Amino acid sequence: MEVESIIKLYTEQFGSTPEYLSRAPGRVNIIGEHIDYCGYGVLPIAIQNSITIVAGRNKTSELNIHNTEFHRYPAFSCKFSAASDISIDGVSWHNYLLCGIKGVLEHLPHTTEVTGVSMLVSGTIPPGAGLSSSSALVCCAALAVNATLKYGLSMQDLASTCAKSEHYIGTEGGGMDQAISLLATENKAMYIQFDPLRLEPVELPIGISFIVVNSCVESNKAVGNQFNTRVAECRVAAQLLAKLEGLEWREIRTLGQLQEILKLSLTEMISIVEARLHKEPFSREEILAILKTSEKDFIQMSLSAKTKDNISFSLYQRAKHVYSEASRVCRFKEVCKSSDVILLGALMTNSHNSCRYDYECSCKELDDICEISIKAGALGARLTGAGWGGCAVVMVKHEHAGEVMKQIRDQFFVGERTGKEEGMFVTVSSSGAIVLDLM
Ligand code: ADP
Ligand code: NG1
Ligand code: MG
Repeated sequence: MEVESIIKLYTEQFGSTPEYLSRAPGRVNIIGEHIDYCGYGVLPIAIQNSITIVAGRNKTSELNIHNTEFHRYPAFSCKFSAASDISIDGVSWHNYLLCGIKGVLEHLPHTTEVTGVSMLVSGTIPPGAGLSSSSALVCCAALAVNATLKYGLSMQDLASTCAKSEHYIGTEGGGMDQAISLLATENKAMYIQFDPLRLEPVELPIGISFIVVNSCVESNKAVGNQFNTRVAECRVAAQLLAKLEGLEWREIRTLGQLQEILKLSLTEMISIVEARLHKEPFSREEILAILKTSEKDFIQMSLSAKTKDNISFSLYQRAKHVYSEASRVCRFKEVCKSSDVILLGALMTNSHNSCRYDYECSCKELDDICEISIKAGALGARLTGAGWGGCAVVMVKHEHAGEVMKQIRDQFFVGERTGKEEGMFVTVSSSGAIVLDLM
């Protein structure tokens, strides 16, 4: 929906004119999957699809949230002062906005502010497609409240705040999505590192395009526990390896932290995984025996509300994926300087295979898109975002884009997917979030 129409709708629905517009883009991750929460750098770009919110103070003490797609996303309201007390464990769409608002409110000294705020939300990011509609919503709401109530937090502050506050929805993600949405630079990929958050723009080689292809399999991360299971497996792998290396395992939370303490290269970390862990899944009993700890302690130190009942842990494969993917990201970033697009493509395809076989976060549809693309002449192809559905990203030379898209159209968008070709588009690397004063 055009900005003028969103503003007009806000005025009709709330009886006043909005004061601010915030807009936060989605993203496509070029390489570096499921490693941000392990402490490793990733390389996404922001895309042209975004979430827009127009917002203003109202004369009540209520927080009112409306959506332009009101049939799909029903209106919500609560006392503004209660917004940060609400338990955000459900999957209703408005909970993502509450995560952003709660994050901003927590960042500030206790406030007695009771001004009401109204927001109208409109989005163009396909939900559950691995293009990070969830984080764009969280960031956009945080920006709207920050501007409307004049809190003055910077984009950098908000990136770290929103990364933490999106956890209230129930997923234990890293900080990639919020950082790229708020801090992206137009026409550049961004190498993002964490703890502390650091961003380095990366020039992508000229002459290549990235095609995003929606597998048409929706993957809602707040439903089910696949995502948090991977986070838990990585944590347990790090702790078990720490114990086997004679370290205090309770002090280790991530595979990245373990590498830092051991002062070893990523290649050496892969050798340690291969030497110390077996390929068969570890049972809970075996882990307890190695860690020499009780079930209660293990649940407290290593698991979460959504994973406390997990009994089987594929530690070898998850750790191997993380260390090899971290090294592919470093390589990709370096190779961008020499513009060896064949090698960049191979790194993307290797990343997909690692996600498929070791991290087990792909699905048949994503594998099919990647296979069709490569056969049609793409340089590389991989799933993007959390996986289990959502989108693939395909790297092509400009001159091959038409043929690759034709082959995907002819072979993938057939049968029940006929007519869903709008789920395939060429991305432009867009700039990060903006806030406009409408008064
Ligand atoms: P992803 O971040 O990959 O898009 P998630 O499962 O993390 O997938 O988040 C998808 C959820 O975000 C949707 O189920 C919905 O609740 C919410 N959402 C996405 N887009 C919108 C929108 N335009 N309006 C309201 N809620 C939205
Ligand atoms: P999506 O695809 O938006 O669900 C998730 C995490 C990222 C990252 C990727 C996998 C959130 C908000 N996002 O992304 O931090 O871990 O999966 O690389 O949890
Ligand atoms: Mg998401």
